[in-house]
Amino acid sequence: MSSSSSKQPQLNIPLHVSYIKSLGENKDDLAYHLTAHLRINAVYWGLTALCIMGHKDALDRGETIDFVMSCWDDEAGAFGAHPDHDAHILSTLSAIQILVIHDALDRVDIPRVVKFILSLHQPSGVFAGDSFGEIDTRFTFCAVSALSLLGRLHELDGEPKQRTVGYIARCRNFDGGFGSCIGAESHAAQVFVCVGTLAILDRLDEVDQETLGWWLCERQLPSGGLNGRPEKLEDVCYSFWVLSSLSILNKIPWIDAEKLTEFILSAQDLEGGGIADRPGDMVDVFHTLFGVAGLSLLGYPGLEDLDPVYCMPAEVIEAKGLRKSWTA
Ligand code: GRG
Ligand code: ZN
Repeated sequence: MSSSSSKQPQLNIPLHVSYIKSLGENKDDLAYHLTAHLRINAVYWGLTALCIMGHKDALDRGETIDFVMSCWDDEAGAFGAHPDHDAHILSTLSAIQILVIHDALDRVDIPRVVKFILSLHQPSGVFAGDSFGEIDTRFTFCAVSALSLLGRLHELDGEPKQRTVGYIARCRNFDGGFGSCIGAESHAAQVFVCVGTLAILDRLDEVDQETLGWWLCERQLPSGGLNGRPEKLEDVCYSFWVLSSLSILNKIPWIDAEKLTEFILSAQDLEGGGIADRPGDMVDVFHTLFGVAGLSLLGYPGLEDLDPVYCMPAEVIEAKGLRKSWTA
């Protein structure tokens, strides 16, 4: 690190760990109830951030697994975001990620979940989020990542896989990026979900790697932070969406790591803990995960490695034999 970065605060791990621990404790807060639709996602974000900071045990394993199982929607055969919520692919992926991290997949009726996921596959090749039918490349990533974590990716072998890859290929834009559906503008988070899906399916040949690499590194602004598309503000969460994609393409050196590190560290709340979207804003667990995730991908000292494809601890993905060779 140069002398300029030595003026920056370090990552305050103990403070961020206590911030994440405190989130489940304030059940009387209005904010707690307003975010019920995101609850299981938030548990995944918090748990993954804790793992990367080396404090997996800060949230009780048994309570966490019980909470996940309380989100099971027995009618649909998958997980909702909160007890009594309808099943959705977003919450189903989060549930599976949490159970995989805690080595508790034996609690799940895997054939039923696989059936739910496959029922969302559309003739066009994209996946819907739930039985209401909204489609988005995000949901394709969730479906493919969940099948892979469940050891059931072979369910897509042959024509269903070609259809999935074909849809994503049709979302590729002139700038090398990808959008939420065919014809939608490139957005860094949608780039992650499309590149991540292609990585899991071993079809990165569908990515124009040089053009996309340029588009991704052009996301860095003078502050050091990254934005999600041209003319937009920098935001800590793009430290993950952009860097994970660059990592999958083996192009992390294409951005200025020192300036991005400084930007992420400057968005910490050094009183209450947590990381915000940008300096001075309110913190939340989503940006706390993606700030820590970005730092991990940059090799920040003292952090565990993150797998850029699954956004889970690298050692968990390695143990399942799912780590791609180019990430090693
Ligand atoms: C396992 C990490 C992981 C994810 C699962 C749900 C999902 C798959 C991915 C979400 C992808 C996505 C579209 C995220 C949205 C990110 C975001 C910051 C959107 C904000 O977009 P705008 O247009 O903000 O409101 P900008 O920054 O463009 O002004
Ligand atoms: Zn953000």
